[in-house]
Amino acid sequence: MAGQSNPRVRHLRQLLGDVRLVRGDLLDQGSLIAAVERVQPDEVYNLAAISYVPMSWQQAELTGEVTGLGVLRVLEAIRVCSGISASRSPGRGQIRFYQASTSEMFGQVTVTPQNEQTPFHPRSPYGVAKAYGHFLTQNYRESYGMFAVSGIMFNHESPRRGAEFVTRKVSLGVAKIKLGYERQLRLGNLHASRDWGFAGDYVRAMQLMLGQDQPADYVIGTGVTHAVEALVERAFRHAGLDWHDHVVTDTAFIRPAEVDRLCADPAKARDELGWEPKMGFEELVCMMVDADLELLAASGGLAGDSFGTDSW
Ligand code: G4F
Repeated sequence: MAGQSNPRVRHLRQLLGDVRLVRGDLLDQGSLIAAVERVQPDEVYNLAAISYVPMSWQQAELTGEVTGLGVLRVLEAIRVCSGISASRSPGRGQIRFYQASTSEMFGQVTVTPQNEQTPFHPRSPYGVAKAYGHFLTQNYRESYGMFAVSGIMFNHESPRRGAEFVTRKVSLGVAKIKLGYERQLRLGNLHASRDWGFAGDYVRAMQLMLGQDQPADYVIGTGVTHAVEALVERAFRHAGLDWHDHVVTDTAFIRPAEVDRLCADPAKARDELGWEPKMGFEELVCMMVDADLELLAASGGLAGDSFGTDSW
């Protein structure tokens, strides 16, 4: 996986136990072919990307290479290793491919809620690169008969979320203030709304998608949207604090073009996959605050020190 500002390999090793890691780089076609040849997988999940939206303005070309063209390289590695020729010969076996598409492709929406038919109007180089990967996945399905699908995932969060994303920035900020390490939390646009769900529920949806008889794309989200301000209010209240006393808005965190409001229509996933989210917004926010209170108490306030690195 190509490096983002928040290296995760050490974190991954702690979580994976005896799962074997094989190196591959989305910028390097040969390394991906070698990885697929070595592992001979039944399923490939491409969750790798430059995924932090503000970074995609700072490094637009790299975002296009990693988040967009990286999808092409993974699909090509699967195609080549499966012996599928450009003339659509059947090839050996069928490696199933999952692409992590995103609600950021909807961007500036004119229709709410968003489903699989809603048009795309991405608002960042990240959203544009993801739209390329999304259409390419469809194209490889149609061109080569590959089992290649996209999950159009709305925001999915957990205590493992990077500290640059707003949910974790808030849960860590609340914990730092509650424990007396900080007094202030600096945020950007409090009026943007997102459909936030629990990442564990979304991983279940990915697995269900690859277990279907026929390949198809699905919108995955809760169908409920909240403003950043509501997230902030709920998180501070859970710790017995009033956010008005601590939150400062800072233009450094305002984006050149914002996605104002996203809300999923996950009806197709419910009807065809039998998928429903198990965790709601309030439980998610409180769980993240509790996890960070515990983490900071155990580490003496040293955890999550990537604050200040997330302005664009
Ligand atoms: O947490 P965010 O940075 O997530 P965003 O941009 O919606 O994207 C995330 O979800 C997408 C959908 O799954 C993924 F494709 C993408 O890779 C990423 O995981 O920001 C959420 C909202 C934005 O409107 C932002 O402007 O929160 C607003 N916000 C307000 N203050 C802030 C802040 N976001 C961040 N990161 N930091 C702030 O201080």
